[in-house]
Amino acid sequence: MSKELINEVTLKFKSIFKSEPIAIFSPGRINIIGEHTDYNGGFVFPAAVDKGIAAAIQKSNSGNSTAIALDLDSTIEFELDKLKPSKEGSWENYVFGVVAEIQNRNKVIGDFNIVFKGNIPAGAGMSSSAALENSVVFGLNELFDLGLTKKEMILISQKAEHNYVGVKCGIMDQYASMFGIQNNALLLDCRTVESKPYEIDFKDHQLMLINTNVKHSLSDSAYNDRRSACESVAALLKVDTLREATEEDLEKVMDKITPENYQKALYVIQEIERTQKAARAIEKNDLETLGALIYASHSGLQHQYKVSCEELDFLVAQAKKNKKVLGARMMGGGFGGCTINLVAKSEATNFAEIASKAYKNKFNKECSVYFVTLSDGTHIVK
Ligand code: GAF
Repeated sequence: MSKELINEVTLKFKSIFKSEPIAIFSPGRINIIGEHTDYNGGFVFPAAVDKGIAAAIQKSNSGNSTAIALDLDSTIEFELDKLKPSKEGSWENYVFGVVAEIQNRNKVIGDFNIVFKGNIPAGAGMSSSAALENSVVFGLNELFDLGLTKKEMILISQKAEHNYVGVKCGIMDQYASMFGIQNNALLLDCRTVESKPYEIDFKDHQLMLINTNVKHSLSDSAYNDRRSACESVAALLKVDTLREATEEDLEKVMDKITPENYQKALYVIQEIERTQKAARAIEKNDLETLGALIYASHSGLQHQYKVSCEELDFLVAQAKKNKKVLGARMMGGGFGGCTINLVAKSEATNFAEIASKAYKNKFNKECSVYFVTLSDGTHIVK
């Protein structure tokens, strides 16, 4: 968590609204393995990180509500009983969506003011959106004594994303951001929405992120398309989600689906299996196996699920050339954002330099390297 960020939003809040706010930090997340499995009822393996959104929030008695995004230098004023989604891509949809979903649950909130700032690079695939949604729902729950549980709060955040932002996301990002535990990753079963924490200490290895600094357009519609493809195969198999299906089940309906959808469903079934294997590998500190599973995950995302892009594939290919990088893959929804790398601590800086140089030569643009600390979920900062 960044103290400076918290101080900045708190000071700004006080200077504009002349009252003492509640300060909240809501983290972004990484995901070790288990991509596009959450909305298929499968397993994911995320962790909250020390980068995220800081928010200062307090009740308003001015007759309306105000939200200020300091990063974007943008202010919106709104009335709680007149909410509707703004145009696609607007940041205020994350706020409006959460407010509307709270109201849909017949919970009463009053006017409020909120000031945010984040340190997750936009489009990095580290869930700045879930962090933002969670900060709003967490703050409103606290301010207006709504009595929501953390699980109810993340479902509100997820629905906001579905209905106001237009992305039919799973539950991974909101869950990791809300329930994160310092130094732990969470093996989350998205069918039961229950997780098991795994303390992450890879001894002489570490996780490192490399951001391609690209976000290709159409990623939201491609995301929703993947989800409906999976749902249509599940419906054909007469199961609720692909979690309930095996490779053998899928083979039986092979001639009833397109080869593309067959590959997508196959990827999901295999990735759910890989994620469980990864948890067993972490239990045994078997990093070679973990790394191989991470590479296999990328290959599936690239060739079967088709959510990668040239820049991500290039960075993973760079990693494969280096024996001390045990695994690398694209992370998050895809079409840009970061790769996550499992690399020997002694090699991390060297690999980062080589990969960055090669990336610059190939694409004539910079990538960025991040080292993250696994951190606690959304919380009030006193
Ligand atoms: C995005 C979504 F928001 C998540 O729910 C998840 O599906 C992820 O993409 C892919 O694993 O971050």
